[in-house]
Amino acid sequence: MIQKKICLLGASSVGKTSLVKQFVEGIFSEKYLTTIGVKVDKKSLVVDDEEINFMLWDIEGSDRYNVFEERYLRGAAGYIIVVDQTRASSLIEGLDIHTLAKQVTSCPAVLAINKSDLPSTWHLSAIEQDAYQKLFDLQFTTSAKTGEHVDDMFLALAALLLKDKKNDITAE
Ligand SMILES: Nc1nc2c(ncn2[C@@H]2O[C@H](COP(=O)(O)OP(=O)(O)OP(=O)(O)O)[C@@H](O)[C@H]2O)c(=O)[nH]1
Ligand SMILES: [Mg+2]
Repeated sequence: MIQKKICLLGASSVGKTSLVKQFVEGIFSEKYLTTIGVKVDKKSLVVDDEEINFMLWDIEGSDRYNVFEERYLRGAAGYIIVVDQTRASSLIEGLDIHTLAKQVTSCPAVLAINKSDLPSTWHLSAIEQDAYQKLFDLQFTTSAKTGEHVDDMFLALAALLLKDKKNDITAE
């Protein structure tokens, strides 16, 4: 079985823990309990008859005052930058983290624009959409509350990692 470490990164309260909870347990809570340090969860999924075991590293939010710790990315196969569509500053913080992460890893990166069940306070322009498509390997609009696109996002990332693995084999 293939094991892959996936990190969830972003500003605080964007919904990293809630996305993991929705994906792993299928539950959502309105209660906000901030993550201290890191919490690791596991979930295995099957893509194209192959089983892949995700180790989900739910990392504490990093806003400007508490710096993102790159060491959490060690050994990661992919990471998800979570931003909150009700808080524009979370996009700026997410992009800052993405820039720092890119300096220590070249693994695939996903942008999750979360809280899609709430009215959005900011939108990406067509130009920004284009730019982000180049910056990230995958992009999803998610809701940890309704579950919208949550499974889709993790499955797409799993498929991407398996595809990369197959490419590695054919390249050998
Ligand atoms: N409506 C709605 N609320 C959400 C969603 N995702 C998270 N929340 C709420 O937002 C708050 C913060 O969620 P968390 O999942 O704890 O956020 P986090 O990114 O893990 O926060 P830190 O651990 O502090 O970095 C909680 O009150 C959640 O219930 C969502 O998709 N929709
Ligand atoms: Mg959390």
